[in-house]
Amino acid sequence: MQENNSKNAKKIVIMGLDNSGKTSIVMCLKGVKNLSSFNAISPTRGFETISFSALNSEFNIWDFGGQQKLREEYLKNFNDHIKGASKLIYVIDIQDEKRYDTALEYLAEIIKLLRKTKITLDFSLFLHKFDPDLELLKKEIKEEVIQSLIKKIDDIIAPDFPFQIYKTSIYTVFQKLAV
Ligand SMILES: Nc1nc2c(ncn2[C@@H]2O[C@H](COP(=O)(O)OP(=O)(O)OP(=O)(O)O)[C@@H](O)[C@H]2O)c(=O)[nH]1
Ligand SMILES: [Mg+2]
Repeated sequence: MQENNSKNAKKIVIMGLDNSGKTSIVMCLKGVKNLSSFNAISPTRGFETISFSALNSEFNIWDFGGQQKLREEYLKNFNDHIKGASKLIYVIDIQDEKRYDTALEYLAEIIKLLRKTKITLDFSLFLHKFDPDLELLKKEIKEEVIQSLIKKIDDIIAPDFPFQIYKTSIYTVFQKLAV
């Protein structure tokens, strides 16, 4: 890994529940293409910063482990964590329907704190694990379920921030479809 602590590097924060795929997304962004490496990822304890260069720019990605205890800690010290960030990516595991509500609650807390700090940043929401073979795996997610989730996300974020929702998956290394 090429370390890069340049002051000009863009800080990108990636947040979401545990197991939603954040570290995997970061690996994709770094250019890891060997899919077996993705099975070897363990849950992120605390947060990790990863630096890389792409498209003539330098990035520092802050990958915030999503386990409940960690989430509580970030929300308590939110300003310290978000300071200097120009982009926030929020990841929701689209295959984990049972935890949509928990994911939306965490998102709402983040938005509330961003509103308080008056920080403006570029906001992206990834509906992740939108694998190309979902149908074959009989894991198909009903369109109305997705639409209802998107509506809830809109209601949480839209009044405060311009944002974009993408469908993403590591299995199309790295597919990102605007919704
Ligand atoms: N089907 C599918 N699985 C994925 C995808 N992306 C990640 N995974 C799997 O999801 C699991 C969790 O991935 P991680 O990247 O560790 O998730 P995380 O959000 O970093 O989790 P924490 O570090 O605990 O917050 C791993 O088994 C990955 O292989 C995807 O696009 N599709
Ligand atoms: Mg992780």
